[in-house]
Amino acid sequence: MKLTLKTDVAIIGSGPSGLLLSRLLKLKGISSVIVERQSITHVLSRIRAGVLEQGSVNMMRRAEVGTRVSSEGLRHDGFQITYGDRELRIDLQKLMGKGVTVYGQTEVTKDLYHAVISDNTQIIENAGDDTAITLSSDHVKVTGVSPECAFDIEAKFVAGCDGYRGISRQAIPVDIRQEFERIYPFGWLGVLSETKPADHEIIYSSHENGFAMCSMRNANLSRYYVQCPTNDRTDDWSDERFWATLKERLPSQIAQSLEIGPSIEKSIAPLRSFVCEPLSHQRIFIAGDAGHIVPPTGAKGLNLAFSDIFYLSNALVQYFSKNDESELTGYSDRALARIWKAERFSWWMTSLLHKFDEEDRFAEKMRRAEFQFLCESPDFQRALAENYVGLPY
Ligand code: RFL
Ligand code: PHB
Repeated sequence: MKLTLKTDVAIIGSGPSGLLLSRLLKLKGISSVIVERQSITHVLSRIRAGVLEQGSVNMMRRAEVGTRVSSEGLRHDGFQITYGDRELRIDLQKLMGKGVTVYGQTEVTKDLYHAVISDNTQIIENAGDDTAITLSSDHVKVTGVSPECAFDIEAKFVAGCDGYRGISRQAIPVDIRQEFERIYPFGWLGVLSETKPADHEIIYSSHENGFAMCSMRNANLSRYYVQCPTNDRTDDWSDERFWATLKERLPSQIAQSLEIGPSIEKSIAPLRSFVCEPLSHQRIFIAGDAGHIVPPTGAKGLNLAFSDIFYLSNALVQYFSKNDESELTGYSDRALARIWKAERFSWWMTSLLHKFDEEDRFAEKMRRAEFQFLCESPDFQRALAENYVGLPY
């Protein structure tokens, strides 16, 4: 069977970027079809980000999916950075007059997915690897096969929201596409456990043996991360080894009262910084992880995806309502200006808190001095807080 569809915008990828874009367009009367490589069940079960900037919460409200994040999201006025046994609280509320919301990406995706389904927007799931994008001067085609059918979508534009390993970025010709990348020599082992969180706020811990982090999803669900070698596999990390490593890297007073229990999910993610320039070409526009990656230390990935979608949805609305292409033309530059600042912040947080292999003794001294300076300088703390709560858009 062949499914032939005509729509305003073809969206590749049903992660948070693709779903948010589809929803915002629909609320302005602009149609979309979403193509997703995985099953929706798989997409809805992925455990990733936890921290939302106020701007991202506002975007969910704009998409009319803000009810649950407002009632169930945990509002955090600050977070802790620790270095050995020393603790520093970054008081976001005092420094910036606003905080962040802890609300899992799994929940964000669920809220958006239900809204997109209620919009009757078509999602073609389990699309095969040979999905192809063809750009022409006045339209685009997205073709491929899913287990149910072959599909042929004709649209005015295509939005590449298919994450770092997607196909969309490749539609920008190599001679005009530049990619900037830094791969860090370590990963994060993430563990979810049905235990009481270590603290009521997030704790980022730097230790001479490596980084560790304590986060949460609710009062009885904790999310932890420890820095680990890139090539490690989850099988290398028994629960016992994980808890011992976490405890060793936390300040002793936090480690002593840590509630431990079986892990209910364990995964390893490599850490990478990556930016593609430009983010658009002819009728394709790239957003979210498809165009850039940050190491998760600054909690910026999902938030950046949402600011991209802010710029892109506004630009598409401008085009479809006023036939004005100027915002679409400016999309890449506007999004990249904010992306590079978040790249800088995420790179800096990663450098401040992790131990790098084969680093010299000077590097450890620099991290210690930087932490010391952070403890003593309200101005430095404010700069950190300003980035953490999210730069304006
Ligand atoms: P996603 O979520 O990767 O979704 C892309 C979707 O596209 C699909 N896809 C394709 N579909 C069709 N055809 C193809 N050829 C396709 N190829 C791929 C994929 O199956 C998928 O469904 O990208 P999106 O929507 O741009 O969202 C980005 C966020 O997921 C990401 O930035 C965050 O998870 C990053 N992140 C964090 N961000 C934050 O803002 N705050 C945090 O606290 C935070 N913590 C994290 C994180 C990421 C982490 N990992 C696992 C890297 C913590 C971790 C551990
Ligand atoms: C999380 O809760 O998963 C989380 C929180 C803050 C980060 C990264 C991940 O910087």
